[in-house]
Amino acid sequence: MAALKAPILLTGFDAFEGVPANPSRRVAQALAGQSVQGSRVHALVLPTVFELSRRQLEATLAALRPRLVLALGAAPARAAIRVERVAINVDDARIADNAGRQPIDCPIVAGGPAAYFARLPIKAIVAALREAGFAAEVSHSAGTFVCNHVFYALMHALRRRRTVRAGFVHLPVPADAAAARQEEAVRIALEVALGVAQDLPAAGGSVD
Ligand code: PCA
Repeated sequence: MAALKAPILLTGFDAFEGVPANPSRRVAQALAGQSVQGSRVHALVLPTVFELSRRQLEATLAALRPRLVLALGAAPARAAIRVERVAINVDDARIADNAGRQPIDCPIVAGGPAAYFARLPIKAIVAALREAGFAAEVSHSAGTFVCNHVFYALMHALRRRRTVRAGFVHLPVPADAAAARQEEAVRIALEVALGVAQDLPAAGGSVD
């Protein structure tokens, strides 16, 4: 019998101000238990709360020891799926989190690097999503709210575990008809994240 491969950790967030039904939660739970490239998907729904989300993520990373971590969040003002390139070391909240906290200009890790890059073939993921008919793009900022906080904490936690692939994808908040397809999009992202060793040299920059 083939040895079992280390699992995939797929995270989503609960509802927060302006997003009463978070698609990232629904998609993570829908893919839980499925197998992708020989790895079982483990879903974790994080609270949209600074610090607590990070602690829950770190505890699960230590217990699960996944080979791929894909964190998902909702980007309500966006029409495309955004594959994030970079996490930055700052919390600067425009609205309060679900615990009523609103940090302004606080480092996530005091003395930590200004930023981490995703360890995912982001161009290949965008290309595969477009091929499957989704609007998708590379994004150069995951914002400065709880999504970026979790993304930075994730890359920081894995800084010495170089073989673990990890990154973040923002999902639009879809009309009901499009919601089911987001599950397919994230499955594609997981397949490419594990199946593509070398990213595509495709243009993915922006000028704004
Ligand atoms: N989106 C928010 C936090 C939780 C979520 O799904 C963000 O983009 O920071």
